[in-house]
Amino acid sequence: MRLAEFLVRDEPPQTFRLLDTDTRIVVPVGKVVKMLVTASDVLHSWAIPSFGVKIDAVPGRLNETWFQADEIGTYYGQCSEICGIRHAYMPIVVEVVSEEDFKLWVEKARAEYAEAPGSTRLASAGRQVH
Ligand SMILES: [Cu+2]
Repeated sequence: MRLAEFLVRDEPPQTFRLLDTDTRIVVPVGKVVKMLVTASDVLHSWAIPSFGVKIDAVPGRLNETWFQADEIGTYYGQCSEICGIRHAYMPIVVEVVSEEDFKLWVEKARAEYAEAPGSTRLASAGRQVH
């Protein structure tokens, strides 16, 4: 089980090259979504141009931002900070769904991610965060 988004390497024909991920962020339409952003290795930047959102992901820090998507759909972004040799392969996908579909997704995600580890290791802090 993976919680993070990763680039889809063997892309089906209907996907955009280098823009699809194996796990998508799912949010409800018309709601304010608060984001807490960090990094575990180097500086990155989380950006979805359609939302007008771009925020640095900094190891050892939490940055905060928000967005509100007013139309159902699929939105694409990429890391927007030149972060290293794999920079070109860091897509971001956000699915904006109806309130009803979001509730269904939450139920499914609870079951799928219930076995997730209870802690995350932050590289710069060198300690466990619960
Ligand atoms: Cu990056």
